[in-house]
Amino acid sequence: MDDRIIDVRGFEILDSRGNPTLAVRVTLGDGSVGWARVPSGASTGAHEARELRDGDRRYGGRGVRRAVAHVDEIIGPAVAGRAARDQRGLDETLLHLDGSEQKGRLGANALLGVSLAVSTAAANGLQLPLYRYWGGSQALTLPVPQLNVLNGGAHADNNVDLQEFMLLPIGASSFQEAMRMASETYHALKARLKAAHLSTAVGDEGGFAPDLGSHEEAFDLLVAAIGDAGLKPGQDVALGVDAAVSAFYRDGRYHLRERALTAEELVDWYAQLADAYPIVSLEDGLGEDDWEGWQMLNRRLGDRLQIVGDDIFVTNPERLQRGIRERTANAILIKLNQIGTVSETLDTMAMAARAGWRSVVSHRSGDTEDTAIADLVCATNAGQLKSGAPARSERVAKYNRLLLMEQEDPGLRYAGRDALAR
Ligand code: 2PG
Ligand code: MG
Repeated sequence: MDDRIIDVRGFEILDSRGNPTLAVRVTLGDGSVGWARVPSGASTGAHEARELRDGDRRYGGRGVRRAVAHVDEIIGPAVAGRAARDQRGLDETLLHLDGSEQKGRLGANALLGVSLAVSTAAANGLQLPLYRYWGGSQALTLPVPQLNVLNGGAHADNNVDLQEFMLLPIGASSFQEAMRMASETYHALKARLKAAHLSTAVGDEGGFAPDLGSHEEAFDLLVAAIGDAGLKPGQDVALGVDAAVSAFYRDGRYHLRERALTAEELVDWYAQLADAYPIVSLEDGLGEDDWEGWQMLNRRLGDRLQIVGDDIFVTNPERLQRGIRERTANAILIKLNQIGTVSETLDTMAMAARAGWRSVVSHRSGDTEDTAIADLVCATNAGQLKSGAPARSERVAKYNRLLLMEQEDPGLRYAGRDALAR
């Protein structure tokens, strides 16, 4: 039970897009070992913690050897001897060591790798699953998955602007049923695309990425696929969208492929979509610095939709605090690597819960076989996990972790509809 950190090592591995990323191994005095693998985004927010890349000739500049060296030579020696179970003290040491505003000096990838691997080592030392280590006896809730089955935006090369079209199996009675519904709908969607001679090639998160005539066509296809699977759109399986429009914002307008819209016009369009389709959740409907636009969006649609802030809040407690004060949204997307440590992530989630906001725990578009976010969502009872399509192993690894947790641990319950109730 000696939980003192005796060894910390960084390694360069690959993520799901074939880009380098960081793995960290932490060894404790009692021989316990913990691993973490760090994910990486494509549609990254300007206000996120900064991952450190080598910028040299290897891997088009995306190597992480400098981050590895920071883990081995700076962070490791500085945290050696610390108690792994003192996560907060550990994370404070990491912040202090880095010292920069956006964690770019040592690299948010280096900091998160160590922070997370210390958690997994401590959990292993206590012979607890990670969700029990973080959440104790109060970790009770299996999340509604948000499964991205149709990809666009920065995650695909098709003509669809909105980045993610997601299935939310809110009507399922268990996580296993939720995944069955999602997988059957995914395959029904594939069959429909095939029959219409549309591409069934997939985007970065495993969802199909066909060229389509309009966004409405995407929603029509999803609703039809849910029906093909023998399920009721809106009751069994509802829809979610990550519009991810930060990238389209220029000079006061959102430049979609065919149209240049003001925030107000874009919100009008979302309202029409919400009238026509069983959409329950809208993420990044407006840009990362359009605070006023977000206020209007939340005022207009916040009582009927979950309005989720990703790029605007970047899992950052200060930005979330402003959001709560200004009623910018009613939910926040949670990504560990946007903020860089486990403790700050938990603080942000606790702040959201105190304000009556929902947290949606999320993968990144470049991800790995790491499953810590499945444990995080369960430990915090957040109730929603976004991890891509029910296909491609780096996505399915998280869902599989939850499928096994449900079958092994009778203390866990599927969140279902309640996950979105306010
Ligand atoms: C998002 C994420 C994950 P990325 O925008 O929510 O789906 O994408 O990791 O590219 O930022
Ligand atoms: Mg997003």
